[in-house]
Amino acid sequence: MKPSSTSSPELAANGGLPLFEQPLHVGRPNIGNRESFLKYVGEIFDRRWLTNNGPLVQELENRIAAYLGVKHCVAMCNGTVALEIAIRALGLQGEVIVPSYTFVATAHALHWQAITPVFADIDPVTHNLDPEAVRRMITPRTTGIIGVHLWGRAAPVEELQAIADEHGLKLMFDAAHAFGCSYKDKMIANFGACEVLSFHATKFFNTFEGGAVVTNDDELAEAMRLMRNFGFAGMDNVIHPGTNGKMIEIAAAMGLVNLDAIDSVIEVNHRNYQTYHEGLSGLPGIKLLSYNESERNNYQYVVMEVGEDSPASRDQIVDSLHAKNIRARKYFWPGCHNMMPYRELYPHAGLLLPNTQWVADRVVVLPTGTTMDGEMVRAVTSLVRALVESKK
Ligand code: T4K
Repeated sequence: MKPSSTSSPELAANGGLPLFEQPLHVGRPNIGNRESFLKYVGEIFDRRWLTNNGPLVQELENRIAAYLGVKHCVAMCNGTVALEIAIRALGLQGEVIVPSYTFVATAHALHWQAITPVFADIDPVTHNLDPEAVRRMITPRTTGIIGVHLWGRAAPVEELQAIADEHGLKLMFDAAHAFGCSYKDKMIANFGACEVLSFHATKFFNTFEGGAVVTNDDELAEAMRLMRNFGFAGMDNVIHPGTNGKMIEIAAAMGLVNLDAIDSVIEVNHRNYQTYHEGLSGLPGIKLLSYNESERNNYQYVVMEVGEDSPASRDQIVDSLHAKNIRARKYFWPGCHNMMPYRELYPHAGLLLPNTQWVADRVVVLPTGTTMDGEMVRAVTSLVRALVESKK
């Protein structure tokens, strides 16, 4: 989809016709080769094996484990259930320290299991957990820490591991954003006791809905394999508490074709990111979050910070983009601690989260992915530029 012919940035910034006929979304799915996918679907129907650890799920698990250089990939029906199963398999209870600046699933996965999410503040530069803030939140009830690799950029893994070791806590990571990303040349998947991936439709790599826990711990992997299938260890033999966290075959088929396309998706995302960077550079108060180019990145999140020195506020920019059919997102505003039930359970949590509040009030996530080309990205940046300059 191209910008409409009435797309002069000036016209758009001053309330002209919508720039795009169809909305531009953050998280438009990337879809691999359709013929290959349909071939897999035919095979699934012929086999009449639709779920329960089918051959495509096993193939996907093996390929993901090899891609990430990790021993085990346990595929699940979505990232949230994968988080819940990992949390339970690690035996977390009482209080677990998490960032508030994350998608609400990170906190919900704990609350759902009667565990208290204790929100620690973030580093305003990296948007990831601040290790010193984590230390401050440890109490005798703390059993673990869940770091989030926000936007695909690694959380402070060494510092968090040191804190966990010092206090006898379990450490795991929500790596929902970080599939295909590395830290110090090691793929994310290999840090903490385990890491959780999301393959939701809106993610860089999707299986429609889906997720996985990746780990190098044999026992943990074995427990999670049991837990995702009601605890069955063979017919009629339940040996473990469990739930239904299984990935279905058709989701794995989508994963296999999308895995084949992964390099081309990264290439498009990288190009779009660079085009955004060029288009927004030099604007007062506008900063695009950077990626360490010496690491592997998926560039799935184009994160723009709108500072106090910007003539246009964050909300003015978002409203103006929405008016032009560009559905930019204020992720992860207003922070989990301001969402229910946490807002009522912990009404004073925000007092200890000044950086979370500061960042959540300034971020706009812009659309990218394989449905966006350079022309579309330039249209978005022209609109932002025109708006900011019109307010000077
Ligand atoms: N941890 C973290 C850090 C996460 O970010 C997430 C998920 C999780 C855990 C949990 O993993 P999952 O259980 O989801 O596997 C979206 C996604 O639904 C959510 O998966 C994702 N994080 C989060 C960052 O974004 P919403 O409610 O903000 O947006 P949603 O799903 O309405 O989609 C955004 C836009 O994408 C839509 O307006 C339209 C477009 N879209 C969406 C879908 C589903 C499409 O064009 N096609 C589609 O099929 O949560």
